[in-house]
Amino acid sequence: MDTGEENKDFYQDAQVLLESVLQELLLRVNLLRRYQVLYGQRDPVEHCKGRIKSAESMREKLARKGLPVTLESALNDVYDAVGIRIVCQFVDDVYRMVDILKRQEDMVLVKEKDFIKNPKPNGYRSYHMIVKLPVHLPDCTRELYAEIQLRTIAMDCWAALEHELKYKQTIPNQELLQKELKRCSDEMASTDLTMQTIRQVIDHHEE
Ligand code: 0O2
Repeated sequence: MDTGEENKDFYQDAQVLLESVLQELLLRVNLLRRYQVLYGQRDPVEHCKGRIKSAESMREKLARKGLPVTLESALNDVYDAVGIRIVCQFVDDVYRMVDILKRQEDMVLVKEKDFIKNPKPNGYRSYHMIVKLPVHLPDCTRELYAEIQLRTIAMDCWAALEHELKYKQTIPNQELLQKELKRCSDEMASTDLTMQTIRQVIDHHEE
């Protein structure tokens, strides 16, 4: 079965709700970016993309967490059936976008994790928000969860490479590789801060 068919099979009628939440989130971010530029500010976002978690990945996650592998559990017990990733230029842009998103009245913040201030032991850095969004249907309103990941270009680069390398666990000396990956993450975090300082110096000079 191709992925599209498999997803429809697993998510059933909820697929259309998930697609609507995904489009809604992407539209909101797009509007926030355009509005800031319209009023003379820098666009804080480098790019933004989203996805509906594949049925295969959702089944794997539910099983890994010891949850029932059902649609109900996929919609209510894990929160990232819908996910968007906002990649920003600088660290302060990430926090600016977090603040702006928190002001969206009809989007309830359920949970947030700041893996930038508190990186994971392997070096993973990102800001995660779990939100709940309404979907207005002809006869009722449903609420669906979504995950918003925010990070800088450097954090995104590290996460993409680490994700790729995670699957290459047959290579010996895993401990050394993990240590090196953590060192790369720390170096990239330090570069992120230097780049931000350079931008601030330029901004200050231009004022
Ligand atoms: P995919 O395929 O990317 O969607 P919980 O612990 O229950 O509160 P959860 O969702 O189990 O929450 O874990 P967490 O730590 O909030 O991470 C959620 C997502 O963040 C992951 O989704 C990854 O996308 C990303 N992520 C977290 N840790 C790492 C990491 O160490 N490396 C990389 N590259 N990404 C990470 P999924 O579902 O695991 O995968």
